[in-house]
Amino acid sequence: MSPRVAIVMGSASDQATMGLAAETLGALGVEVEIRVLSAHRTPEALREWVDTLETRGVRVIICGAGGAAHLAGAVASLTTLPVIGVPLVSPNAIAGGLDALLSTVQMPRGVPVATVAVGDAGAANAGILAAEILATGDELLAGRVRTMREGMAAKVLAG
Ligand code: RP5
Repeated sequence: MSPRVAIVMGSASDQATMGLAAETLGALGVEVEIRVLSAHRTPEALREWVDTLETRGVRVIICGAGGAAHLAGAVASLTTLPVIGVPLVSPNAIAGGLDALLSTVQMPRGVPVATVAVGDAGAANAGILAAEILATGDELLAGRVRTMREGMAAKVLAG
């Protein structure tokens, strides 16, 4: 099977957090492709990679970056596939990642990025959201997403 979700991050230093998106999708049985590419440091390679995604069967793109986090917006500017942005806490983050949150979420009208929470929770939720998008056309996957949600509820109720 070819990957249906592509995960891209701005630096190898983002890997620990963005790995949670990949793990979450793996637990739901969704194949992913993972790349490190930067909107600022490797803009041409980023464009070339994005140009290949739709024809290779990718349906959702997850982008994680910190600081002046333009990666998700840059990717969204190059494709009409749904883009999920994960703001990350970079070593020089302002206000715990508020810099990355605003850089990711404040897209101009017409070019959306579905922005999730900063850091680990956001990365995991990006994986779940990508699966939910795919599940609108995949009943088996929809069942696995429901089971994951029920598992969470059971844990809370078990105290
Ligand atoms: C961003 O700058 C990356 O996404 C990362 O979160 C942050 C720091 O990158 P490095 O300097 O560690 O490569 O572009």
